[in-house]
Amino acid sequence: MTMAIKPQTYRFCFGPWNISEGADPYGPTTRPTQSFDWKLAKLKELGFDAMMFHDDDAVPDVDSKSDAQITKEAKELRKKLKDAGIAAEIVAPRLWFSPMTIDGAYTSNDPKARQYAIERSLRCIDIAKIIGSDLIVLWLAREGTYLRESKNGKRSVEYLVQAIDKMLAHDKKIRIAIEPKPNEPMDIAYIPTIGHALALASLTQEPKRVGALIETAHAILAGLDPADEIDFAMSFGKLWSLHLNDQNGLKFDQDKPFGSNNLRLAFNQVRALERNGYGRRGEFVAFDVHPFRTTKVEHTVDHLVNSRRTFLKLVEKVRTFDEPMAQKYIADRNYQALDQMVIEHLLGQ
Ligand code: GLO
Ligand code: MG
Repeated sequence: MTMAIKPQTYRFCFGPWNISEGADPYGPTTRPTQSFDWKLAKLKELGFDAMMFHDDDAVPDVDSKSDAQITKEAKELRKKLKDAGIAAEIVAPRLWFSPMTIDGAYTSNDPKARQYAIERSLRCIDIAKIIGSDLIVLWLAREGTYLRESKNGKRSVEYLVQAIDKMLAHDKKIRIAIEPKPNEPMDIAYIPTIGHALALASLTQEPKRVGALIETAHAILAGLDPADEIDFAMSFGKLWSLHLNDQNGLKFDQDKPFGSNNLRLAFNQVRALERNGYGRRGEFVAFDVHPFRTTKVEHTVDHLVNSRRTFLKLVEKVRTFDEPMAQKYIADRNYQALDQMVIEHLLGQ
């Protein structure tokens, strides 16, 4: 007799930056800024389970504060989260804003900038510990170039490994999840895919504590199928967090609602998560999505609600997919029929 496996139930989160104001490179904001407390209350009201943080979402203006002040404010946040019954999923050092990191953070050509980046990352770890997260996300935003001759690629890999090793040594419990992205803000980034992230992990002192975060839009920008990236990372037991969203082809990072552009790709991502048991080790499903610029203030959280709704509907679609029939078509190499079966399943027929 086979034991019935309880279907996975998912836990969801988003970050304060996901309730954004509509600015783009060509125009100003279109909605007012909501306070952190408003966002936290909304997150709870909408039934999400956790919040993602940048270090300066947790402690604003972190660079200008003393260690004692950072500790005090992080503890205040811990209390706020505890009172709300909301977990802190990840903390990510925001290494792309400072005047110190114009030419990169860990891979800057300026040793002072590299030092700044490492010190800020260690502070980020301290904040994460206080607010109750053991997962540091590295989105390596400025670790790349506008022209390749300006940096040495091999040295850049060494710098990245050194920086990660310093973080691992700073705290023996934290884990690091690298969030790859192939371009934007840089012309070309050094760690564009999950394969690169995991290869980088293998060069560190403790590869076991270095894993990955996949974002749908970033995989699409790399010309890859996000579902394949999920399967790849999970084959190594390395998918520790996830940013679901969507992207209309190779343009700027759009962070559209999950499934907005590529319903079938979204279906396949959920299939990959289901077959690999994502969430069984406590991983969260995060939506790294933004409202459209046109969104009115009264609809400012709808992209989050809708992304979760689409996700849950796709979980149902995955669980009701006629697998024996699919296997029959596969055995017969009748991919034409398989294709139509998927389309009609998604159409609800
Ligand atoms: C931008 C990234 C960004 C990160 C976040 C956490 O392209 O997706 O939203 O996920 O800063 O590091
Ligand atoms: Mg992201």
